Amino acid sequence: MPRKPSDYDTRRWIQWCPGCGNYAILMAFRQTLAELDIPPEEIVVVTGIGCYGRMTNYVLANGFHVIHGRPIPVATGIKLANPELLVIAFSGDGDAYAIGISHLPHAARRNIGIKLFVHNNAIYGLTRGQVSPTSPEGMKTRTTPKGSIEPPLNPIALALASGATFVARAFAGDIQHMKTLMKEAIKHRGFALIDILQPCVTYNYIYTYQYLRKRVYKLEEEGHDPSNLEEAWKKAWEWGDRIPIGIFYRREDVPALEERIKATRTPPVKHDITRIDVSKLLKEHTI
Ligand SMILES: Cc1ncc(C[n+]2csc(CCOP(=O)(O)OP(=O)(O)O)c2C)c(N)n1
Ligand code: SF4
Repeated sequence: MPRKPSDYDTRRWIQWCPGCGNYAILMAFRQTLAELDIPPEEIVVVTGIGCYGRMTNYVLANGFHVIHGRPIPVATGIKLANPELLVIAFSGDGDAYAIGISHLPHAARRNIGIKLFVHNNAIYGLTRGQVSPTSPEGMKTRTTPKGSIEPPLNPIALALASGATFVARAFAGDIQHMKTLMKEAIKHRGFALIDILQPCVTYNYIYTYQYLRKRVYKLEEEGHDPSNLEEAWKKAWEWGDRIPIGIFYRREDVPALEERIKATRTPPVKHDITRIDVSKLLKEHTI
C-alpha cells in the first residue's frame, strides 16, 4: 500500500502560533516522504533549539533534538555512522546562521550527504523576537528597538562560496513548490541546503506572507540553468522587488563524503559487535 503523509504524523498537539510558516514546512515534508515512499525507520530528523526544533516531535521517524546550533555536526556523525539512512537536519536562521554558522561551510565543502532545511524567518522566534543574522536592515526587534543597523547575511551566497553542490530557496507560502525542492534535495548525492522563507506571524512584521508572495518568482520559470555557477552567484544576490526561489545551483558529479570514506573504511553500523565484551566497562561505571 502506498504511504500517506499521515503515516509520518506523530499525532501530537502542534504548539506553533496559528498561521506560522512552520506548518507548511511540516506538511510539505510529510508529503515529500510519502511520495518518495521512505520507511520511517530509515529517516533521521535532527533539530536544534528554536520554534522549528519541534519538527522532531511532529515527524514520525527517528529524531534527535540537539542543542542550539548543532544539528549539522550531529547529523554528520549519524550519516557517517550509517550512510544508508536519510538524515535531514532542520535548523533556524538563528541556529544555522548565527551560533552554528561555523558548521555550514564545512558541511558544504565536504559534501556530506545530509540535507539542511533552514526555517528562515529572519528573527529569533522561540526566545521572543530578537534580531537574527537574516533580519533586514532597519527592522525593529526586541534587541534593536531603533532598527537593526546591520546588513543581513546571504545564506545562498555563503553556501555557493563554500562549494555546496545543491543550493535552493523555498517559500513556505508555496507548499507544492517547496515539496518539489525537498524531493530534489533528498535525491541529491551530497550536501543540500534549502533556505526556506518562513513567515513568523508573531515577531516578523516585515517578511509577511503578503510581502513575500508579491516578490517571489521561480528560477525555473525564467530559464535559469542550475548547472551554471556564475549565473547562480548573480541570482544569489538578487533580493528586493524580486526574490528568486528554486534551485540556484546543483551538480551531481561530486562524490559525497561518506562515499569517499567508504572506499577505505567500513561504516560503524557494519562492524561486528557480537564479540565485544562491555562487562568490564559496565562494572567500572556502575555504582
Ligand atoms: C547555547 C544556547 N544559546 C542560546 C540559547 C537561547 N536560544 C534558544 S532558541 C534561540 C534562537 C532561536 O532562533 P532560530 O534558530 O532562528 O529559531 P526559531 O525559534 O526562529 O524557529 C536562542 C538564542 C540556547 N538555547 N542555547
Ligand atoms: S513565534 Fe513565530 S516562528 Fe515561533 S511559532 Fe510563533 S509564528 Fe512560528
